[in-house]
Amino acid sequence: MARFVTIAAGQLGPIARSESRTAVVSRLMALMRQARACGCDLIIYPELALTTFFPRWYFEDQAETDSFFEREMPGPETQALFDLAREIGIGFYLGYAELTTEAGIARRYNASILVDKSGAIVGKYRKVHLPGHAEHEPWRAFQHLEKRYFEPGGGFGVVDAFGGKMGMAICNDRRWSETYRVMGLQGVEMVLIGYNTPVHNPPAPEHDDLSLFHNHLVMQAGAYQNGTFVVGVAKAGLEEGVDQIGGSCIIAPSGEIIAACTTKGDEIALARCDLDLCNSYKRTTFNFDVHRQPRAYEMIVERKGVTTMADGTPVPRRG
Ligand code: CDT
Repeated sequence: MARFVTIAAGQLGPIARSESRTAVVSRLMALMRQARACGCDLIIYPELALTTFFPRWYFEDQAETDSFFEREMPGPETQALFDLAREIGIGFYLGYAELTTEAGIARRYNASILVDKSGAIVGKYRKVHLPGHAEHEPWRAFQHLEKRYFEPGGGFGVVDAFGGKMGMAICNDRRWSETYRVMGLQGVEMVLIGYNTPVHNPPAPEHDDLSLFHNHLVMQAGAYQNGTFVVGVAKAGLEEGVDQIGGSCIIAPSGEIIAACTTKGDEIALARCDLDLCNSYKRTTFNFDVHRQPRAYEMIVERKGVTTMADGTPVPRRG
């Protein structure tokens, strides 16, 4: 018995700082209509998909920073996306900057939501792995201040939706094997990931030529090692002078890329995914219950990192 879910990777090209949310939402709606016309059940959008990637700038004015955040979801500009989803019968996964108040204190997260075909939010996630730095570093060609503007979320949940077990992650999370394994242990069948990845990482320019390779490497490994589909969706192209990778793709539990975008603009890539293809991997090579040895992995939760290099010197911080 096959369990099909037809999905679209809804890649976005650059969003200018001056572009209004209303203009961005109409781009998202255009992709949504295309996806539905192709028979899709679900469209996956990038990380922070409603504005330009603002952590590339250092802001001292909190009000300026907060102008990139959403105080409600849906809000006045995003309601139209929810309405269209319900009208045409398609779900979506959307990344955005979340500003909320907990016990009277403002909290800011790099968040995403999973919305079903009735327009109801069925899953919510807050990015765990926040890359970059917290203080202004003028030597960089551009900043990556996620550690300044967001606080980390608390974990990786898996929700029952679209006939399967859907997992949520955001951008840098995809580089960490723990992300996939924590969801793999919850039986995840499709991991949804939006990203904004500059080709150039100022502390490690030696990686620039490998940025697309690393993008696929980590997601293909995560898919295979956990017997799950993985969908990675970029905000791509030259955005405010920073070149961001494309490479949006849909990966099967075999680790194979089964659909991919070919531009760095607004584009959908489609796949009809049989969630039961996960079973072959989950029941054999990666049957966790039979083969895992958790006692040998205790260090993973006990220790955060390596403190010294092989020569005994402290690990320098470049991140
Ligand atoms: N948005 C995001 O998480 N981007 C990071 C860039 C890493 S370099 C600081 C990524 O992992 O793609």
